[in-house]
Amino acid sequence: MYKKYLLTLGCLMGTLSAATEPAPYGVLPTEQQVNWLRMEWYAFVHLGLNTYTNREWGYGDESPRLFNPNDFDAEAIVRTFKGAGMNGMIYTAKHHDGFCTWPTLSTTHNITQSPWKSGRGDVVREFANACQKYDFPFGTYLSPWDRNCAEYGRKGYLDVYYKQIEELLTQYGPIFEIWFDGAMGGDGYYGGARQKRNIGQADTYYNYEQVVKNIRRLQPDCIIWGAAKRGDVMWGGSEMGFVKYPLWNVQNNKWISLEGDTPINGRGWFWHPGQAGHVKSPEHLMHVYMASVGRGANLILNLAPNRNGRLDAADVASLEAFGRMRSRLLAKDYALNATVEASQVRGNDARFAGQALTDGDIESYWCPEDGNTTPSAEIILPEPTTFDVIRLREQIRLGQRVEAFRVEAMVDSKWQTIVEAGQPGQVESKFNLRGGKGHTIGNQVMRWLSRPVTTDRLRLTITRAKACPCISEFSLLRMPSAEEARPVTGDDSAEKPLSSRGWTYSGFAAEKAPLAFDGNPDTMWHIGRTPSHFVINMQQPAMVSGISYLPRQDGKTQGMTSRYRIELSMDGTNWQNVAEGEFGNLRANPVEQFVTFKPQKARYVRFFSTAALDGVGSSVAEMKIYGRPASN
Ligand code: FUL
Repeated sequence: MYKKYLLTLGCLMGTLSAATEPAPYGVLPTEQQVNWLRMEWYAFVHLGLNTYTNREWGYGDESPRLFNPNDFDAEAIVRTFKGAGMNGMIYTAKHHDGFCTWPTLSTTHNITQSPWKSGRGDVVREFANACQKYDFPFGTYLSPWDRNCAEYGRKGYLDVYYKQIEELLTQYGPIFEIWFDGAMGGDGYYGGARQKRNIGQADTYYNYEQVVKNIRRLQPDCIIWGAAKRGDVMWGGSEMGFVKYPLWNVQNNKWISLEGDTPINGRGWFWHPGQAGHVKSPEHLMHVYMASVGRGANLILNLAPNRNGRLDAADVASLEAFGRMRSRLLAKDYALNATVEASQVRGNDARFAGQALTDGDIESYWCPEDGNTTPSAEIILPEPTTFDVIRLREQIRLGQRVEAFRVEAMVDSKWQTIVEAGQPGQVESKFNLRGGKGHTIGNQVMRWLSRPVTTDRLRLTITRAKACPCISEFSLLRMPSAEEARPVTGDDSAEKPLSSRGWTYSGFAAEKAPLAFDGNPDTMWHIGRTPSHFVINMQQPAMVSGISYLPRQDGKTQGMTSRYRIELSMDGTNWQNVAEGEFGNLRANPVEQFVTFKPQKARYVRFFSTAALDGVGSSVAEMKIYGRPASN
């Protein structure tokens, strides 16, 4: 008897320890990429000369004398981010205008020429030190496109640029991520040449292969964003923050994760006057979070310091409210420690048992035998529980495997599908997240149900996988109610838009001009020629101080007005040119842009579209004229 018992125990132990780890599948993430994915979200900070010029893209000829964030407090900013639950920050050390916000030796177009701290300031240093003090990862954005440098587009610029990379990576401590933006619009100041410069293939011109090697040498743990897909991470594909789903981390035989990016303020990446009324609501930010982190990517959320170097109260209020919503969402996993019965366990080995799904350890995982790509597991809760978000994780150290899954809940003694299995070829829409299907899992996926479900028994079925799935987590969460996020009240001090009632229009395609003032972003003024213009007769004079322009919103860029001139007149005959310039970054972020000028009395406004994207044409989806009524 005793012998038999020993034999059984021996066999059991034999089987218990017999199973080997599944072989890794496909391309694997580096340790750095795994750690990076676990950061989930962090801040972007755009502060530079554009902060002072009300622009999104500087041309490169802005005077460094404009830069003076006299109340800048890096520690206060870092404390705000950390307090909201963010896990790091990335600062734009240099944007496309070429102005370096640290005392670089690579160019004189830098912070030493500014009046701030009598030319002895260093924004990068202050952020790096503050991050170090608060144990907060620090990263940097260094625009490859440089509209100031005379050598841009030639070989000479590369020495400048490489020097800048080296300075940032050797003088400021650990950099967790460095951004190599893909934007290169062509024209610029370029040391006074004021030309269009074509660099051909960015990968070849910048020699990203070498750049990546240099960075690995200087800071092996630094995550590289972009760099013509030679880096570790790439753009999520929109500047609204959402990324595509299903989401595969493997592209062209390389592990590349995605990062969703968006500014918290609808006015853009840099600070703009009167932006307080444009901050995105905490609920909106939750959608962005679910459409980035919830799809298996990371999220970088921008907050732009104002001209004093401080974050705007309205931006901070929304960030903090969203931060509270997020911590509430993640605070309690209702499936934690639930019993799990799996359809199959690899070698019946406790190491690979279903229990790993609910043990709160994201390294342990449930795994069936090799070749079984459709296992299932029942999750049994101690009591009926209500939830509306389901989170799953794969053990990505062994590769990304799952293509589709289904979740059912036992309701009224019947299995009801609450997350339908995704079918090949389906793509989830941008923000329509409720009721989404189960496709890829990767580092994590969160599925937000169309309505809360109450049950004490669930079933997870993997319906398609590239190899036996290794699932490390199954969580049930509850989305906090909207009240959780307090409404943001902006103290918008900017001039208000004038009412367009009674206005008449002339000029090109004048019959379509009202469509730019009808409050409907889906209709527009457009004509197949550039330059082109229309005239607004406001009937009454007003002190006009600016306009806003919303580019076409139909997803097309052809004929999207990208340069403008604005003229004002009292009589419709004598015109005065009050502003001209560029609407920057339209392709990636076609949001409303603002042009402000010295208030001037006018009855007529003439808007010229002087250049457009992708061929001939002019268009305006929506326009507003800002100012206040004036007497005749
Ligand atoms: C883009 C830039 O062109 C924008 O100005 C902004 O910096 C954004 C984060 O990246 O490519």
